[in-house]
Amino acid sequence: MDETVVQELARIRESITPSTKISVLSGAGISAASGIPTFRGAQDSLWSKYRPEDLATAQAFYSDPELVWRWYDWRRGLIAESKFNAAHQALADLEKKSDLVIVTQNVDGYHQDAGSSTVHEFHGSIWRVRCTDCHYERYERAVPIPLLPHCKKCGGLERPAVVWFGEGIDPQIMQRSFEVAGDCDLFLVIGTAGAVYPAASLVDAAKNAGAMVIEFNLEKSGVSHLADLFVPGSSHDTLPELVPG
Ligand code: BV8
Ligand code: ZN
Repeated sequence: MDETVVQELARIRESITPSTKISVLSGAGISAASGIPTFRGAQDSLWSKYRPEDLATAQAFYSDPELVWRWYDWRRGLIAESKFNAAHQALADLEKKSDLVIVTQNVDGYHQDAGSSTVHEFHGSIWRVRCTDCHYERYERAVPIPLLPHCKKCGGLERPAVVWFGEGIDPQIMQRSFEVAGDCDLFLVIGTAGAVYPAASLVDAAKNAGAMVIEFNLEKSGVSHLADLFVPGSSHDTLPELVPG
């Protein structure tokens, strides 16, 4: 890592106190080091003939629920076989040294597994299912999941409790996420291409509210123009550098 970046990270690390407000936006890149394919990186899988944007839609589900459930079951298997990495751990440690809140686009639950207590799942969770008729939502960790699960209350078909393209974000999570983005000292953007909205506009909200924006990514992204500091590299290597000793 470039010496000036190392020094700047050290300066920021030393400035962090228990009252430092840190808000985080994380994306698929933070779980890449755990072996979970990113949305862009899904090329090297049996699902590579599908664009995630095509499978993660209500249209795809209602036209072929079995196909979409097979895809989610595959992803649940990958996530269950692996675990959170040093980047998730670093945020859990940083939470103990500051006033930190995470907004994640990821549905894998790794932030909570690492011990982070305040995590807003902006796009839902792959570990919850919701009835398409009565909307009853429940936790379901079974891997593999019985194909086409049905609601215990009304017998309706259940779907993954994630936010699909074309679907709105949970209003409470949306409001809380823009509140914490709009009221922080440091805004950490970790492993996201910044191409999916409204999640990506959280970075604009933080910047406009005067936060220092620090981006951790292997490469520049769609939100790098908003970053005050760009930290190149894999976030499981770089993020621990921000945690006070
Ligand atoms: C909505 C859950 C309306 C499901 C997901 C404005 C402009 C343009 C388009 C739109 C717009 N507003 C809305 C849209 C449409 C759409 C959208 O944004 N389309 C994009 C594709 C252009 N948005 C929507 O449809 C949203 N809904 O607008 O509804 C509405 C409003 C009210 C009422 C009704 C309807 C909903 C979007 C949510 C979709 N659901 N996930 C599931 O997971 O199956 S999105 C999903 O894809 C993820 O959650 C995530 O958000 C996104 C993937 O992006 P990233 O996480 O950034 O990952 P990616 O693979 O792209 O990039 C990885 C990055 O990591 C790279 O930068 C890479 O360099 C880096 N990296 C890799 N390895 C590492 C690393 N970095 C560090 N270390 C490493 N080791
Ligand atoms: Zn039901």
